[in-house]
Parts: sequence; C-alpha cells; structure tokens
Amino acid sequence: FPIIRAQISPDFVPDAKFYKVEAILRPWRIQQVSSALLKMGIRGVTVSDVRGFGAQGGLTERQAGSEFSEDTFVAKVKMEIVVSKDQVEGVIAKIIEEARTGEIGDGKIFLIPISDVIRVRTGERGEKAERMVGGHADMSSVLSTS
Ligand code: AKG
Repeated sequence: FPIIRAQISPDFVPDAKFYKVEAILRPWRIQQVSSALLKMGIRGVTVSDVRGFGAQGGLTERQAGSEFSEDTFVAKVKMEIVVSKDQVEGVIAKIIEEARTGEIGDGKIFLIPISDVIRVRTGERGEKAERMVGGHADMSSVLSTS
C-alpha cells in the first residue's frame, strides 16, 4: 500500500484550537474505527446514519451502454469527533487505517475548524469543555498513576 500521510495544510485550514473531524464511512467499518479511537483515548464520538453518493453516483462500476442513475444513494455512517489541534492528525490517520479497504466507496474525511466548545451541564468553554472527564479513560489514568 502507498504510505498515506495526512497533514494539515495552512493554506486550506484556518487555524483553530479545535477541529471537527467529520468522516463519511462504510457502516460495517464503524465498530472497528470507534474501538480503535477509544483505545487511543478519544472520547466524544457522534455517529449518524446517512445516505450519500460521491463521484461514482453511488455505483461501484460503470459499464458502457448500461443505464444507471446518477444519484443512487448508498448507506453510510457519518462520524463526528471534535478534538484539539494536536490530536487531529492522529485521529485522521487512525480512521484511514481502520476504515480503508482500497475500494471505491471508502468515504471521505472533512476537517472543520471549530470556534468554541461549550459544555451544557456546566457552561464551561474551550479546553475545559472539550476535555472528557469522569469516563473510563480518566479512571484508568488515575489507576495507572497511583
Ligand atoms: C460514489 O458514489 O462515489 C461511491 O463511492 C459509490 C460506492 C459506494 O459508496 O459504495
């Protein structure tokens, strides 16, 4: 396989403290992706069932002369993860590693700068709101340092 190297390009991505990694992926790869992210310590993943089509119009193959619809929607899952800037490349690399089959239909990842994060329960903003506390990761880090 070619070496896949994801890098934030300052020409395309406005600088921000937090980014949303929005990935449109194959539904049957979601479990594999999310458990790998969990192992990395990533918390706060939102998934939605979506339908979409890309450059192929929802078709994996096109045969000359055959009739096909240009807009056949294929079932995908949208995975949304808001992380701090230093976690972005790790998350992108992990998603590619776990979701890629090499076939048409593997999906896409969009990187969206986030202005701020606000925790509803406390009204905290920024890093305090982004950080996931009280979960399993917190418990295990407490255990491993004690
Ligand atoms: C596309 O519509 O561009 C596709 O990749 C279709 C193939 C698929 O999603 O399974």
